Amino acid sequence: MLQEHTHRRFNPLTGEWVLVSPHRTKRPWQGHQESSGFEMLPSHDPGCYLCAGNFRAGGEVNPDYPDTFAFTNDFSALLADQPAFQFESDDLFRAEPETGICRVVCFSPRHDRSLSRMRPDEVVKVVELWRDEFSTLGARPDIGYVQIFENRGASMGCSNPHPHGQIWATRSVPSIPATEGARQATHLADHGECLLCRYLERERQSGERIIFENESVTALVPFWALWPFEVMLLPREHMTDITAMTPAQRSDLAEALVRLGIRYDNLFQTSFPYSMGLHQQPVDGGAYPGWHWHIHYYPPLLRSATVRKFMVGYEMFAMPQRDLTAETCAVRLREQSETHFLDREG
Ligand code: H2U
Ligand code: ZN
Repeated sequence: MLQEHTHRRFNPLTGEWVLVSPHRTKRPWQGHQESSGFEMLPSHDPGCYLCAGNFRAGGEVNPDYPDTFAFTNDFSALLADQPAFQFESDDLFRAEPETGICRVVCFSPRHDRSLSRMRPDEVVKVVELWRDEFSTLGARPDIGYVQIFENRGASMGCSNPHPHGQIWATRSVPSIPATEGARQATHLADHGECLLCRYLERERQSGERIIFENESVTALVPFWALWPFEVMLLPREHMTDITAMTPAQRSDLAEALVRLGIRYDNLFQTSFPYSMGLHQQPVDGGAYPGWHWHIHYYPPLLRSATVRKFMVGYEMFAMPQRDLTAETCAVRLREQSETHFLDREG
């Protein structure tokens, strides 16, 4: 039924609905085409501000880092020190100061690597850096939430192909994690069980939307996915943030990040663009037993390396909509090889 008839699906993490219209996939497309292909890059680019030993825009020089490197963004959207001020808020005009810290995280000194082109033992260092940054930023009294993310590809607004992500840490908890947190807390109170533990158990029983899993992590297309090839990486054990992971779980996570990256690149034989982000419990001193940390991947590509989805029109004004079902996309990702197409012979 869900593969044939128009319906809407509910996202229990956000409380929002998505419209699914499976019969629409046959419509012709004569609109915008993205550029395709896999850009061959040098291993070191003298003009790149993230490569080891190079100058950044602000004049600082990057160290000769051997694996990963994090620094405070030279163009931070958030500042830890700004003059205190008060705005006379009322119910119609509300504003308040926001402070925080923005970090840039280089995944590798190699300009031509990406999570899909790195070895799992190299990506473990990225996971450890995320953990260390989360702990250090989270320990600060002026930080309440730490958002770790990666924008991959120019179509996602990424300014540089050098493998990197960002971290924005704020005093307040931003609206999306605040909503997910509140809904997970309500679920725990109502059911005496974690929302995502329950969800994962049901997904593993059905297997319909699972792409792959290892001992510690399951990769699946969520039932309520908005983006065509949206994926969630879920730790199989209940954990509120990545600091609770054991070394074995960290290397399983690194393995899963690489395996998913390869499948994504193979899907349309391209450097697959996406926005990926970790959702973890706030670090504002509260207790969040219902939080089950996880990673969301939101990729824009729809039917090929050149056709992307736009969240416009009805989706801007009413609700998100998709044509391909989550199940169809799970099959497509499941059937991809875990050998990167650039490494295949012939
Ligand atoms: P994106 O490619 O996702 O935009 O991330 C790159 C970030 O790197 C961006 O936020 C920062 C930009 O402000 N940056 C520096 O901090 N120093 C530089 O020398 C250039 C770019
Ligand atoms: Zn570089």
